[in-house]
Amino acid sequence: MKAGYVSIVGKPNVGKSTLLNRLIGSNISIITPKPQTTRNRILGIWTEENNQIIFIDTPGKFKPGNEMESAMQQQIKTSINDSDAIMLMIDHRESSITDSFPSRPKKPTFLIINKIDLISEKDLDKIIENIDLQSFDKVFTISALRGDNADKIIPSLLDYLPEGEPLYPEDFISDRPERFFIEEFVRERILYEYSQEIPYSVAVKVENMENGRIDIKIFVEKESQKGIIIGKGGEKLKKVVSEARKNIENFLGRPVYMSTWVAVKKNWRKEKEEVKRLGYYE
Ligand SMILES: Nc1nc2c(ncn2[C@@H]2O[C@H](COP(=O)(O)OP(=O)(O)O)[C@@H](O)[C@H]2O)c(=O)[nH]1
Ligand SMILES: [Mg+2]
Repeated sequence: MKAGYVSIVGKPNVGKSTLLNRLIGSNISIITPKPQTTRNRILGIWTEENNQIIFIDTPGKFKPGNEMESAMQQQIKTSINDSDAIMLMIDHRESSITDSFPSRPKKPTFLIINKIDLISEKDLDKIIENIDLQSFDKVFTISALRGDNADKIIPSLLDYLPEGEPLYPEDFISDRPERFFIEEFVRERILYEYSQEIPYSVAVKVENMENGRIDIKIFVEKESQKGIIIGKGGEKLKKVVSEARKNIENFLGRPVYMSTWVAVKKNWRKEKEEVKRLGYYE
């Protein structure tokens, strides 16, 4: 019996959440083409024949510019500290691994080179030639999107994890409550629907949940952003909510009724207390 924590770390947009969802076989971590989609560490639990791996999806590594981004970077550190092994993920187009990970953690570390569906085998060989393979316990070249080689990761990880009893019941896929996923599914649609700073200025909170009714509050940083979120005649927000609702109902396996408010919380990303209140410091 093996049981342990494994962090997935790397720069924004390399495909960390896509890999987590594939390994778990469920869409628990939101994915968009935009960087900094993931704000929290998210556990994805894999259990089979009494072996358990608790994957930790993390925000991308970058230089923080406000309190919320500092909280995100703090979560990467905590995740690495809590882990028994690390998966460092890079996009094959990244020029240097040390940029995304200046000092290698003193724990079993796998290098995961992702998005191989986008290059030829010949070009991939060239990339591998330039990597110092000695500094990793294992190297995998995968496509998290298409699935190539992703199934080889778990059996190999088990070799590096400690003996132990499962830490969560076998039917658990995450440690987060339903409301967390509801908030994330709404934020996912916001990331798709709006551009520039808008989606980054947003925080989503479930205020109340009962009898299939979900009250959601969308916080923005400025008065002017409120109108943009709502859109002419409320059309834009309506679209966001109706698309998010499909994903939420699919995830929960039951119909829901959603009502949404947009409120201003001035410059919340700069205020540590607000960032905490909204759940981004753990
Ligand atoms: N072509 C290709 N795109 C991928 C792959 N993995 C992830 N992506 C895309 O890269 C973008 C960022 O993915 P995401 O999982 O959110 O990255 P994260 O920020 O590292 O969590 C999304 O548009 C994904 O669909 C892959 O293996 N191949
Ligand atoms: Mg992510």
